[in-house]
Amino acid sequence: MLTRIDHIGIACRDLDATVEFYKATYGFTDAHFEVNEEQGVRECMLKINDTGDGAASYLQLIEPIREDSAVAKWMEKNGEGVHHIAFGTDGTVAGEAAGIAGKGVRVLYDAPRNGSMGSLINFLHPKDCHGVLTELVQKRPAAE
Ligand code: CMX
Ligand code: CO
Repeated sequence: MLTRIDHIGIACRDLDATVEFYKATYGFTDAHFEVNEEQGVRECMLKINDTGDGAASYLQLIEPIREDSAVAKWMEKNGEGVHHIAFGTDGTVAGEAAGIAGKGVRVLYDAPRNGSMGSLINFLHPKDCHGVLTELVQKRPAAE
């Protein structure tokens, strides 16, 4: 089941300055930085709140590290701003994706890929989701 807003993905030109804005303006403090080479981004997960399913909701601030990355291409057209939303599952991304694909929505990857903080992710095509690029996230158990 999809049980939470896992994160909202926000594209920015200067990650450090944007994180500083969110910290200074709203008082968010829990920041985790990493690079996802495969996705072509440097990112920061800013934790907003815990969720009832044992996970949490975040803002994902993303700065492109390559000109041919999905985010760089999107920013060329749209500038900075909200790039995608992500729903978290209490099950598996593979299971959620198969169910959603069965409803006629295009799933972008054949198999889940690596997301933030050890998670597994996949994406649904924005053209099949009323204009919203939608990500599915599975928090990987600490034991794995
Ligand atoms: N939100 C809404 N619509 C979007 C979009 C977005 N983020 N990105 C592209 N689109 C729309 C475009 O506006 C375009 O619409 P029109 O044809 O009406 O102009 C259409 O989708 C095709 O877009 P495009 O610019 O030609 O881009 P591509 O088809 O090459 O790529 C997509 C689009 C969704 C397949 C690609 O962005 C992708 O693979 N995204 C998934 C990976 C990703 O976004 N990674 C970064 C985040 C990593 C993370 O969250 O960890
Ligand atoms: Co994301």
